[in-house]
Amino acid sequence: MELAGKGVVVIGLAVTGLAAAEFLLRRGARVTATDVNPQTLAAAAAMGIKTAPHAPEILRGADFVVPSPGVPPTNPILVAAGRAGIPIIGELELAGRFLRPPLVAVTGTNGKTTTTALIGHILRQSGRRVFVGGNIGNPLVGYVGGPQEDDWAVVEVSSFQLQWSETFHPAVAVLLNVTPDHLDYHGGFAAYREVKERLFARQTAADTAILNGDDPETAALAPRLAARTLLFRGGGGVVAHGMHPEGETLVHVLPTGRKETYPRSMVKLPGIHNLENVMAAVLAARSCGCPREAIAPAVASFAGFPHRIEYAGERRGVSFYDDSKGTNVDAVRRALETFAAPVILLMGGRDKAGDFRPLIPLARRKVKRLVLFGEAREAIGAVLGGLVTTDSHPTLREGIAAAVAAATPGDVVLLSPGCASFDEFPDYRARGKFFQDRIKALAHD
Ligand code: UMA
Repeated sequence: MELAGKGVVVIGLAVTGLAAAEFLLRRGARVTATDVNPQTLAAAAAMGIKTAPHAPEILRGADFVVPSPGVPPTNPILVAAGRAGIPIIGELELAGRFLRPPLVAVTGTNGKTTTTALIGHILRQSGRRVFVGGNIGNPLVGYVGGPQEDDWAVVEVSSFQLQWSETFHPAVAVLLNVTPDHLDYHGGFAAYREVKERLFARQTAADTAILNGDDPETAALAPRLAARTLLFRGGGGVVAHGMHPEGETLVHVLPTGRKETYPRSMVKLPGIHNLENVMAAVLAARSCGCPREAIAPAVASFAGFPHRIEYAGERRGVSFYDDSKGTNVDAVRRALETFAAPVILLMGGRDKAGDFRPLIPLARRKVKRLVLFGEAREAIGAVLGGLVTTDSHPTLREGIAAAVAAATPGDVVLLSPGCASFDEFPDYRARGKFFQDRIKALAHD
């Protein structure tokens, strides 16, 4: 694709738009950029980017338009471009045309960040050079402007990015699940699902598609795809080609019917959804030629994201998880749903006027003991305190000591505060680090 001398309109000047503008300018395009936010627009102008008001008039002389992912299709400039027949080329599409390393792309409603990061981690641990980016935070268009010296590009892809993609062609494409999300942007579930399917549109029999066999919307795609298709199933069913658990083993069934196995204990991330993410990542890494022996150590050393239901170690048969990022009630709900084992739940901090009542049924089912700490301990205790054995402490340090003293082998101790950290810590990271340091110190007792 020749960019020199082309008139390009870039819409949105945050992370993606700035990276796209820089890439286009370096290749000699005539860029005019806009943003609905006047301050952002002024900041871009101060950086030397040619800007114009956020209105259809900006299209005069444009050869094509590059919208940022968050710009909805109903945006008046995009609508006008569509009417005038001016091509709309999303950042992913633009970058894909200049990408040199083979591509692994991961999408899905949930789990894509973890799975993308895990695939990158496995490949790196096996000695490959890898770029990990996309929706995870660093746009692909920023990468293709550089030397591109990696063996693989592993990219998290959102439905917003697929919206304006046509020739995007991953060698390995992963679809984790499709449940209703972003319906306002896409105009309904059917359109959202159709956009997700675009991930596979350019694949051929030489490529690999990895699908969730337990997710009906995803599994239904299998017969329609040109690529070699592998399924993963975490819910108890078996697959003819792909991966599923059998007792304490994860079984990879190869096309020949031969089986490779991995210890299920390599999966340190909690919950069935993470088991699915790991199976998808293992299938993707194997599809990239990663040796079998490299898989288990790499998966076992992947801790997930800091302070998001992060595995924080084990002591005398008790597992510890740091969900310090769980600063609201819904995050506590999701964290609790993750565990099958009895949970000793550490909750507290600075109350944000949270309504703790939605946690009542889950607390009854999952929580063995509730350990409250910090400013919010009384407010939480008033709602959840009578349901299970509860104790209350002024500080997190005392709460941790009480949780550890009460835990017996097989228990999970979970810090999922449901509150802000500011009564005791500068932020949630400092609180999570304090928790993890305490657990490490205990391990040496
Ligand atoms: N803007 C306009 N006109 C509009 C709408 C927005 O000018 O009609 C401007 C805003 O004023 C703002 C800019 O566009 O200045 C924002 O663009 P953006 O929302 O695309 O934000 P970026 O910072 O470029 O971030 C995007 C992704 N954001 C979205 O998809 C909403 C980031 O994903 C991604 O990490 C980043 O590109 C790099 O690839 C975030 C996200 O929430 C994490 N993604 C959704 C998700 O994961 O569910 C899809």
